[in-house]
Amino acid sequence: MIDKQSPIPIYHQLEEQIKAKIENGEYKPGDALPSEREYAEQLNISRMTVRQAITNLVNERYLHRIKGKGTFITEQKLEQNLNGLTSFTEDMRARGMEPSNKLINFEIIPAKQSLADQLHIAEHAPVYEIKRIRLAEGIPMALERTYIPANLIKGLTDHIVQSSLYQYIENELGLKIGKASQLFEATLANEEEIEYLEIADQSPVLFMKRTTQLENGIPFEVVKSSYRADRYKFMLDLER
Ligand code: 16G
Repeated sequence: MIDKQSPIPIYHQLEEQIKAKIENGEYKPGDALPSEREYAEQLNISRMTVRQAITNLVNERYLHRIKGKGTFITEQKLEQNLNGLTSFTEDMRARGMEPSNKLINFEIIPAKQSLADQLHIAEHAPVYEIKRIRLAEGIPMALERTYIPANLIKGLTDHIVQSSLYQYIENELGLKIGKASQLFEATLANEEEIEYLEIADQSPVLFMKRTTQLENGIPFEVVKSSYRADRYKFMLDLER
């Protein structure tokens, strides 16, 4: 398993092997990693080398140490690529995961001034207020509060928002979704997020606010989402 003649340092070879086992599911999140001694004996390498590999993987967040207990496999975060205007349903399906929603609230409310301004509608015009927990494989990933002008996106029902909103807008209403602007902010989960996302007190969440418009430039949603920071990371390609 370890090639001592290789120019690739031994600790690095071991790191790659452990990573591969995490990625192919042989090592599962929460499992204890074999001890330094076991690796050293099995691979006939020094414990120092094993320690180096493990420390690097701890720093890269593949593993974590628990005092007095050992080293464990860390739950891997979903990496979401931000290069493209996609929906939660599409993001999950693209990675082979089954999306679902738990609907907390669905009602029509009069828009307050600031929301009305963002949606380019009159103050007090009717908007859908939709609160959903977004789940992947049954695990809560995000809490989403969506505001949609009722006179623009017609016929929404609680049933529709329990599957995909974007699919309804594009496939049923035949409207084209254009572009969005999105804000990111790190915060601590509030009480509601702690409850619905099933996370501990003081957990960090990634708060995002997306304003999306149709191809004709008319805004159709303001969405405030809180994503579990222990489950999600984001990736963006930057060009210069
Ligand atoms: C994503 C979008 C949200 C959009 C939703 C539609 C972010 C931060 N938010 O969650 O703006 O409303 O997808 O999803 O990415 P759906 O089509 O699955 O209902």
